[in-house]
Amino acid sequence: MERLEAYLKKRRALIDGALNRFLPGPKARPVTLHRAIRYSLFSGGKRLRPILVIEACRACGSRPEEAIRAACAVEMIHTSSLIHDDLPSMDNDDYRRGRPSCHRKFGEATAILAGDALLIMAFGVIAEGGGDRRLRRAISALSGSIGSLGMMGGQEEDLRKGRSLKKGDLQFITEKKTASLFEASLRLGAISARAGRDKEIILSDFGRFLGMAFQLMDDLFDNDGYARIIGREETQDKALKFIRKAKDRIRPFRNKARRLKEIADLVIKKKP
Ligand code: GRG
Repeated sequence: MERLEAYLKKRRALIDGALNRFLPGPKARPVTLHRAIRYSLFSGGKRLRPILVIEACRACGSRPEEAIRAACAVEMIHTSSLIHDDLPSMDNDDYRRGRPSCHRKFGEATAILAGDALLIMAFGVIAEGGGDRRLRRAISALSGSIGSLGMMGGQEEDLRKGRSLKKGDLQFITEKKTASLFEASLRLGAISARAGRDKEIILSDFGRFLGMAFQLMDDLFDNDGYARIIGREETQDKALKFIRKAKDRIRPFRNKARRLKEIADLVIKKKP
């Protein structure tokens, strides 16, 4: 079997090629806005979420091409959230992936528009792929996961993190801000493959557990969130438990979920 790193590289190339095709060209008017969008989208992201969309689709027996629109939509939403997260009124970060953040490079107003444009473009990319019932299910899953009851709700509560946070608050923030887009990614993969509800539910659970572990590891890395409240050791233990739960959940898929299991292991290998 192809090594995981080589496989991920191949998938990233597939996703980057498709993103490039779905976006307006860099010379499309207004040029500054399109440059800002491309600057943020092509800046070395790991493409973890779109790879998960594709792998969920494959685990359900379908080809990557079936899931490519959903995969690109998820990455557009992820990028949109990062652009907005870096804004002065949110996390106020000057750098993202080692480069000036979108608002530092293009100004705050253009960064807001770039984030908004990517968010709305994501739904357009899915809608243009057609699919009737599948389309409705995909749009409903995505909008639910990122709206006020999902990622945006988590971000709103995270804005108050200067106040004393309780464990329950952290659980809410992590589930909404990070795990919900992971969950939606896996769900979209299943929907793209026309899988039945049982598979969709199993994969969604896997995505949620994986997303929790991912954020816990991120907290460990940044010495923030869980790491600050419950300590580093307990945070790492918690992440490990979520990965075990995630891998357990997809056992019925057997060998078809091989890559998903490898990706789950990779998430907790990130060095704190
Ligand atoms: C506009 C969609 C939208 C949302 C607005 C700002 C906001 C609400 C939400 C921010 C949510 C957020 C930043 C969650 C953090 C998730 C996280 C740990 C991101 C890092 O993911 P990686 O490591 O990033 O996969 P790369 O750089 O690899 O793409």
